[in-house]
Amino acid sequence: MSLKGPGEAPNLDGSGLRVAVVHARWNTPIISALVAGARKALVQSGVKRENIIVQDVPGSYELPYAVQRLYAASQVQSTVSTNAGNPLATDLLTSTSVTDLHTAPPPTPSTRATEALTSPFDAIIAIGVLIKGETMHFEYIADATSQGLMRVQLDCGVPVVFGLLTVLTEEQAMVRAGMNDGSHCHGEDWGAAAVELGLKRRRWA
Ligand code: DLZ
Repeated sequence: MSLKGPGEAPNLDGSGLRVAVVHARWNTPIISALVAGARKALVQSGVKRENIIVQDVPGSYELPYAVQRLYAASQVQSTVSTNAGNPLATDLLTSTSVTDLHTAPPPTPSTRATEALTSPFDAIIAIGVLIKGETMHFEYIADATSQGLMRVQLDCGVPVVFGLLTVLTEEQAMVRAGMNDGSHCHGEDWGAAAVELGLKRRRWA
């Protein structure tokens, strides 16, 4: 067994979970690989495709706000007995990410009506790639985003999986996104963490 990583992954059933993936668009090719890895792990754990909502924002700095609003909107949605006439709630049933459009078409209206959950998200995965430049921008964004994501998960009581890569080079990010031969995609770990924490959150409620 390798020293690094989350250890042996428990075999968990995520079929009753609803998970959001929020990602930045900066460094899009690397982001796409990470989002695909997260989605793959979610589906492998049984999370239904129609219960995986993917939304994008411009950069990592926007992630905490997006996670907070998305979670709040999913709470609104769950308390509205019918989603008709509630644009915010209805919008949450579909993904709006550019990455998502490439990897998986949104569910058809009939699938949505029959299978998609409308409960608050059980976990949210926040994904961004920060690559250090020549100025202090990297440090400020990395610090603000990390602190913001921690604050949102504690304030909202929803697990926020930390999918923020903070690296020195593009190469380092590609390795962590599983884009180089033999490298492991960290997005898969984030998907598995979302399922584990989503289930634990229900037990710990
Ligand atoms: C401005 C900026 C810079 C320099 N670098 C990155 C980056 O490597 N990764 C990333 O996700 N976002 C970056 N951004 C954009 C900020 O996160 C943010 O979108 C803008 O400052 C607007 O608030």
